[in-house]
Amino acid sequence: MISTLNTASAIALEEKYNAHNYHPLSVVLSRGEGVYLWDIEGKRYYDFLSAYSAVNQGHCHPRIIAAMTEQAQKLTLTSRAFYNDKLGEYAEYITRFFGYDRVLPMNTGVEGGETAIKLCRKWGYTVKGIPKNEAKIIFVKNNFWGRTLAAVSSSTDANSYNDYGPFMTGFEIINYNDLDALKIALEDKNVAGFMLEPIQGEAGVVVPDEGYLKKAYQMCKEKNVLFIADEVQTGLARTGKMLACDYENVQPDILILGKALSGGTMPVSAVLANDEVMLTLKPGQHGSTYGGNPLACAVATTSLQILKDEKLAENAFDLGNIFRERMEKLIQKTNVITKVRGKGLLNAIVVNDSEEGNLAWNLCEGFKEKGLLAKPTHGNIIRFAPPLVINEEQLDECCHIIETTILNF
Ligand code: IF1
Repeated sequence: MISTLNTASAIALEEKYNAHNYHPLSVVLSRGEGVYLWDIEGKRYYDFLSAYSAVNQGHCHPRIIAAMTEQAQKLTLTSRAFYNDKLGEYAEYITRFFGYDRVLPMNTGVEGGETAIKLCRKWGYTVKGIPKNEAKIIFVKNNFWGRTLAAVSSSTDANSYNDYGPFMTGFEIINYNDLDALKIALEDKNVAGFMLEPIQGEAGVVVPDEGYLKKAYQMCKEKNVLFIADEVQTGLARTGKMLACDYENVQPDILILGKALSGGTMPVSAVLANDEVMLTLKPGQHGSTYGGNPLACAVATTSLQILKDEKLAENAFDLGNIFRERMEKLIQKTNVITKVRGKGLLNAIVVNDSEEGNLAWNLCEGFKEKGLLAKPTHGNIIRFAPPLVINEEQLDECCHIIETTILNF
């Protein structure tokens, strides 16, 4: 093994031996703590991506690492062939935390989405009475919930689905933030569920109109259709509330969580629902080797406790307002960026880019030089999502980096 890696050699190794399924910024990270990351040469950065909101509690949160280390020395995995002494306590904790009867523990976010769809279909057939194999799930344009075949079957992004067909049937795609389209789609008696992100992350932090979620939820109720919220990215304090649905007092019939459920330490996801939905699953009908493992349970319980103990939703709410105000002021002074949007600390700026993403990419390179890591999406959108443990002074410094980089362009 090579022991003296530097940025260039580490990148070269990955390029040579790894699949080329990503195009990372040219920084090689080797350490993280709280809001900071360090590259292999020791340069420090503010992390403004937070591993796509998985690191809401900050990198290597000492309480999560302690819980993880302690549990890892006792028991990590039993499979669900046997009971373990952590799953029951965790299940009680997370269901009370979010107000559901039951949880179904999985690993990645996309498995959470798959699980939600299977649950929804099962409920559709066994409770709602939809004829066999005719259940429909409604999705919205520009959704993103992962890379599995079901996920890409519901995708409207050609990059995600091209050359992966044939696709899953029984999926219908309507416009986001469009209640009229939902009304029409809900006329079909075979619709079992409506699945969406309360704020679209991958689409570029697209916030729907106020009242959309509430109204959509009510319309689903009227038609006996399950409202499925993918809060894998928006949940767990990121948007300034524990869940983005909390802004409209919507309690989804099926709630999908992932990412920050482990504070960035391991893949842990969860699907929450009440008995009517969850008890349609019988032994042997769904599961996973690692789902509900004692290590994940210990880590997830602590990760949730931290969100409350450190008031991270409140912090995200307050600092998010400050961040967007600063960006609004910046927009007055430059035509390099045209818009800022988001909630809490899930935000994005729209770059005035005629060069197909070159400008946004170059801005991110500029932020990197000044010690802040962010990444463009869809060419001209830059997402800003720091760990929620960031404080006002640090945010001020970060805004300064963003402002000076943009004004010097
Ligand atoms: C990648 C973006 C974020 C998600 C929502 C489920 C999942 C995701 C709302 C699946 C995953 C990711 C995965 C990551 C990039 C990414 C992403 F860039 F695409 F837009 F977060 F913003 N639901 N989001 O956002 O969770 O199975 O990955 O644990 O590289 O694919 P997963």
